[in-house]
Order: sequence, then C-alpha cells, then structure tokens
Amino acid sequence: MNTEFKKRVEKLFAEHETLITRPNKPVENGNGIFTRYEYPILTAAHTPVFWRYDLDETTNPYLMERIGMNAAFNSGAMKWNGKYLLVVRVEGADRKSFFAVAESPNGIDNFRFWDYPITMPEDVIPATNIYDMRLTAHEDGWIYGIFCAERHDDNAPAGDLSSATATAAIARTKDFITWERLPDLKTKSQQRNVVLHPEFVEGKYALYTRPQDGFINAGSGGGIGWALVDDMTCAEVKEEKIIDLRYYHTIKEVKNGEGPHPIKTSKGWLHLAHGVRGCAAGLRYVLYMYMTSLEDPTKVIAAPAGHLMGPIGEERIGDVSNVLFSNGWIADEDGKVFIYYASSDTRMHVATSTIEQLVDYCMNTPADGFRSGTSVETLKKLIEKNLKLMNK
Ligand code: M1P
Repeated sequence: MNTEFKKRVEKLFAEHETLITRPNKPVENGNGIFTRYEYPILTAAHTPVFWRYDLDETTNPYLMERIGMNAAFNSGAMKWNGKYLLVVRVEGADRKSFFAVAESPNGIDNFRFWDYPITMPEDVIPATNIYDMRLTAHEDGWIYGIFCAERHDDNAPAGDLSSATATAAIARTKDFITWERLPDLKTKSQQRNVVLHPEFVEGKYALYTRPQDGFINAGSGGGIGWALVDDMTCAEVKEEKIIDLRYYHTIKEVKNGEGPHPIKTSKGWLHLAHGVRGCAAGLRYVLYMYMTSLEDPTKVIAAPAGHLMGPIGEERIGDVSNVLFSNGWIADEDGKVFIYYASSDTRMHVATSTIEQLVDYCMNTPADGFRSGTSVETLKKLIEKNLKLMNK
C-alpha cells in the first residue's frame, strides 16, 4: 500500500473511532420527567468505514466512498447479554433501509455496529423496503422483530411509481444473527407500527396494530388497535379493537402509532407512542405516553395531555423534518429507562428517565379536555394551588 493511501485510510479509521467513542453528556435543566443527552448516539457517519469504502488501493485509488449511507434512525432496542442493543434502521444513499445491530456498554454512548448488517430472509413476495423494527422478548422464548415491509402497489395506475403498500412483517431470532422469517401478518387493511405484547393474553399472542386506509393515510383506522392472534407462524388479525383513539385538535389528530412494546409496572402497562398532526409545514411527529390496566391491557387508565417529547434544536431538521419517532426503549432492573428516539428520520438519540417518574408523569399530568376553555380551567387550578403555597 502506498504510504499516502495508507495514511488516508488510517485517518478515516481514527476519525470514526473518535466519533463513536465520544462521551455523551446529560443536558441539565430538564423538565423533571426525562434527561436528554447532548450528542446523537448514532448517525450515518457511525456506520463502519469498511461498509462505505473499498479499502483496496488497486480498485479504489482515490479512496472514494463506494456505498453511501444516508441515515441511522428508528431503532428497536433490547438489553441483551448485559449490552444495550439497537436494531437500527440504516438507510443507504440508494434509499433502501436495512437492519443492523449496534451495541453499547452503557446505553448512552460508544454504540458500535456489528460487522455485518442483518440478512433478513424474504417473505413469499420480496419487499422493496423494510424498516422500523419493534423487538419483543416474548414469554414463549423467542425474540420477535415486527417491522414494516413496503412494496409497490401493483394496482396503481400505470406510471404511478409512488403508490405503495405497508404490511407488518414478522421474524424471530435467538441471537440477532440468524432470523427466521414468518409470513407477514394477515389483516384487512394496510398496517404499520405493529408491536407484539411481551406476554400471552387469554393464552394468545397480543398485537398492537395501526390499521390504515392507505400507505400514508391512517384515514378510518381510528388509532392504535389491539388484536389477539393464535399462532405467530401464521398470524392473522380476525378482530381488531381500537384502544388508543385519535381526536380532533390534538397531537395525534392525523395518526398515531405504538412505539416499542409497553413496560410492565406495578401500576399498569407504560406505553410510548408517536402522534402526528398536520400544519402548514407538513406533518409534525411527537412522542406521547399512556398507560393501560394490568388486568385488562385494552383499557386505558392514564392519558396525559399533549406530548412527552417534541423535536427541539437540531432534532427539528433532517430528511423528514419536524419528526420525533421511537420504536425502542430499555428498562433496567433498577428502574432506569433509556428512551431511544430518532429525529427527523436522520439520527438516533437517547433520553433517560425512571419507571417511577414516567408513571408519575402519566398518572398526574392532566388529561386533554379537548378545548381551549378546559385547558385554561386546568391551568387555573394549578395556579391557584401554587399561589396558596406561595402565600399570595
Ligand atoms: O417520516 C416519519 C415517519 O413516518 C412513518 O410513520 P407512520 O407510519 O406513523 O406514518 C414511518 O415511515 C416512519 O418510519 C417515519 O419515521
């Protein structure tokens, strides 16, 4: 290897190493609910140098990037063998998404991609694009990954190359390397944001669904649904009940979708989801929470008004701006919760909280009254209480 070429290769590796080992810092002055961290935990630049460059001087004398990476976002998450594991949606410069595992020793920095991306077996009809995996270590012993499989809509008029269909694809693994692909979920409508509940309910597998009229529009699909399924190897939604509805003039007016699977707490199931509203700038995606009952996981028992997290600062800008999206979180044994979220379909971030704080947030944040008048009444109650405490 020519010395100049060698030096440039070494520089690429050194810069990459500096980036991925940069210590992350909590951002102080939070809101008491969660703590954001200063740096994104994963970006396209975090993908290994040897994915992007041909390091052979004879075939790449200019040391050009041969396979460009565009984004690293919407990641499923799980604690596995003591490591914080993300199954990342990596998007290449060719617009195709694929899955790759990145792991960290502490959950907040030093995320490093495994050498190879995941080889996901195809279903009968190969998908054009796959993304947004939700991971569930189910009590049946398998780790399931449910993700969106997107295909061109062959019923679209000739020349329409944009119409697509969204289906929930299902795969399972025991080691994150070898995946067994199961048939895509059979449903009446298109589906995205389908998530497997970690426990059997009434002896069946339980799915959070998101019925939608079209590829983009949730339309008459009223919100986050719930369905019981006999067998994941031939999963079919026969009956679907909407458990978390959408409402006019709220953060989830246009659509919503379950995030990662809910966390079980002594007070109920803790849910993280995304809500979407429309505005002149396009769609705005924020994260919100709700809780369901332990006895009846279809019953909402707490629904704080508004968003838990909305995009701020750099998070607002990216390939699809004004978007926060989460499909992964990890609850440690000690109650610490790592919320993994993506901003603007571009990069991954982490925020931390605890189960106690998040349950308190859900149980004690006032619910939406759906009108400005009710919001003012709710606000006045808090002001009155506080002014008394302040002896005013
Ligand atoms: O671009 C924002 C998000 O749009 C879709 O989410 P939903 O299904 O709720 O509309 C998904 O394509 C998601 O990947 C993306 O981040």
